[in-house]
Amino acid sequence: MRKLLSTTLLVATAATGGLAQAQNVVNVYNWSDYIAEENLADFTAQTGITVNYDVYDSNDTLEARMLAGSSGFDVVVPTGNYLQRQIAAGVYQPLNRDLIPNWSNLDPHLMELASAFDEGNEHAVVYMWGTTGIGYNVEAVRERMGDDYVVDSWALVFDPEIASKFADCGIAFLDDHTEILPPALRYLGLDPLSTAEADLEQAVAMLETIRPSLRYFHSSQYISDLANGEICVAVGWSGDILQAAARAEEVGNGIEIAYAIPNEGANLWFDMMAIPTDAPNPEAAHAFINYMIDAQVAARNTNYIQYPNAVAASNEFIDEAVLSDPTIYPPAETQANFWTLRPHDSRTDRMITRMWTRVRTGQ
Ligand code: SPD
Repeated sequence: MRKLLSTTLLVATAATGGLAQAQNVVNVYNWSDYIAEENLADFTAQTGITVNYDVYDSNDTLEARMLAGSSGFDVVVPTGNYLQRQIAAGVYQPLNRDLIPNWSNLDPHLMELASAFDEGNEHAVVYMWGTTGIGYNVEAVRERMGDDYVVDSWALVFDPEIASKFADCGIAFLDDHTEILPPALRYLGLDPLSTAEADLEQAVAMLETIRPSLRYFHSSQYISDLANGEICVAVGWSGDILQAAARAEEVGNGIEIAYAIPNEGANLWFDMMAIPTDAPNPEAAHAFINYMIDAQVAARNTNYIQYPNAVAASNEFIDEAVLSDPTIYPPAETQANFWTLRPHDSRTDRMITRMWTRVRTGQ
């Protein structure tokens, strides 16, 4: 039976207390719905290290805690563009590869791509990667758009006339401007990475026209809501939407959920494991990272959460249905339209934050 972690705190095994506890605990802060739970207990069984496991659903939440310092976390998982500016702020310590013998399992091509955020891969290891696209209830789309309609364009959510047809059954957007403004720009034929005020204003104006058709902005609730029919369309992360599909199938409620990567293109992102400079237990942190990039452990995670990992050696343990799914492992022609986010300077950040508040609140 699939069980995904969404609790705020999970203690994998009982700690022994006192100094031994301090030495034998690793404090992990990861995205919600992003690990095969059995791996935490197995890590403890193999190493004797207890895992305190806490979750978030937004890079901004993680970043606030990292920049404040003294978070108490040993391992965190920022997305590449956030990692890059956090490294510049001195938030992470260089990794000691001698403590990560499984480093040789990593896919050199993916690590090369990730070095765009972390020069020389000095501070971080790719945990998972994925895309941001559209999750939808197959029957709701058929009812409103007809049997022949194919969900292959951002028009489903950005064309006001089309989006309005789904207002009654519920559209959710990620609560993250870095995930919504770039595809809105691309849909308008503009550079998805543009920071030009005039371009962004066009995207905001378009989003304001579809705002009345949106049910909510949230970055994790859409998984269960898609699965149980509370909403019918979500702009969300690839594996999360596939988890929604799996949950609906498991409960047998007759809801079919599918994930589409729009033809105009999509955000390709990398979530990276890193160790805060002030981590209480860096040795246990290295042990945890090393464990996560073991071939069988990484495969268990991928099979469970439906995001691809960066461990080339894990492929032989990944379910064929997952490995051959083009929405999980997009083919080269789909990848050709992907973009990858970069950190903004603070002036641009402030401008975009103001614009995003207008989109979210409708004011
Ligand atoms: N439920 C896990 C979701 C992980 C998403 N991380 C990607 C963030 C890209 N901005």
